Amino acid sequence: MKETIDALRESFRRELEQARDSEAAEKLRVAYLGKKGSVTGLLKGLKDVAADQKKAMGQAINQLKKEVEEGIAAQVEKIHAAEEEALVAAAEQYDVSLPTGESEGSYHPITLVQRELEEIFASMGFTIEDYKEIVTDYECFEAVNIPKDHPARDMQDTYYLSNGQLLKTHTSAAQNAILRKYGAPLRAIFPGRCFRNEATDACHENTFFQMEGIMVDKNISIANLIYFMKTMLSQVFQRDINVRLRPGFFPFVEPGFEMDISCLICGGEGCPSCKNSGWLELCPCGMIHPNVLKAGGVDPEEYTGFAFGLGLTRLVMMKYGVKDIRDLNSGNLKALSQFKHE
Ligand code: FA5
Repeated sequence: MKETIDALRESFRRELEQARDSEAAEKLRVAYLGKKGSVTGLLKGLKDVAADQKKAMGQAINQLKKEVEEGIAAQVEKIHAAEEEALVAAAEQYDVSLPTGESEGSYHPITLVQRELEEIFASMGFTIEDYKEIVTDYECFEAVNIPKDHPARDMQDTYYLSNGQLLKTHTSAAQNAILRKYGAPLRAIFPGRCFRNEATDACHENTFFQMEGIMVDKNISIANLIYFMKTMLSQVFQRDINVRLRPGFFPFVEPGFEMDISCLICGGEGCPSCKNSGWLELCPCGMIHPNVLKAGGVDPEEYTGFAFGLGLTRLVMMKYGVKDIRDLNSGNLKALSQFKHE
């Protein structure tokens, strides 16, 4: 058995060096430590070892197990650091001062990412809805559980028309109409331009894009919400992204969360794009409040659902390394023609 342990140690070291991405590291973990893994097999075989050798063999196998666990953990850390570096390096390639050199037009980066997201969600059974930019007070606020005089309105001041209608402050303004249009069960995303009367800085614009998503069915839970958020991010960035979920208050969800991603402009160290926090608020979400379901004609006793409001413009900043959100509305071709045609 000693020879088997030594041989396994040797083969593990060789294979560990070859494991260059998270998927390969996970395969290696399963091959050695999984239910049918080689180290697990050795531990199971201990029962057949002669009594006087059991203790020594047990120690040797446990030592090997420890080496495998530590080796994989160190390799995964190296892989993540390299992936992070590659993303930050890719983001640094964007340079607003480069000459355009382009004679033909190109899609706006927000259009490129919006289309990519639409494809990802369509492949998961979501329909894609278009909605108005000018909405009523009821659609924007009351239907999503923000009655008149609710303090949450202070966070979303906007531009009002003389007829009392307003420029929508968030894509949640379409929730009521879409719930009414389809009823339950339902899976839909609705990207759209939003407007807020607020001072601009590197990560705030008065005009920006969000993409809302809702899923309503029997027994929908936070687990479903997290699954869809993770799938979306890993497909957009083509790798696992550091995210954190923290409690967040929005009157139209209960419970509500803020989902932040590690800032890809500075690699999490802090910069103006992430207000020096290393994290960027990207996608608030939560379980749809029963009042919102009721207002949309859906019985909250029978159905539950989740909703998220992705900051599409912020996602574009992270994906392409745009340090200042104002570049995206600038109409500056030097900035906007640097993105791939699709
Ligand atoms: C909302 O607008 C909620 N309607 C989102 C929501 C939907 C929550 C469904 C729960 C369920 P918030 O005001 O935090 O939340 O905006 C959502 C995202 O839009 C932010 O995380 C951010 O990425 C983006 N965003 C908000 N304000 C601006 C702005 N001024 N400039 C650029 N992006 C912004």
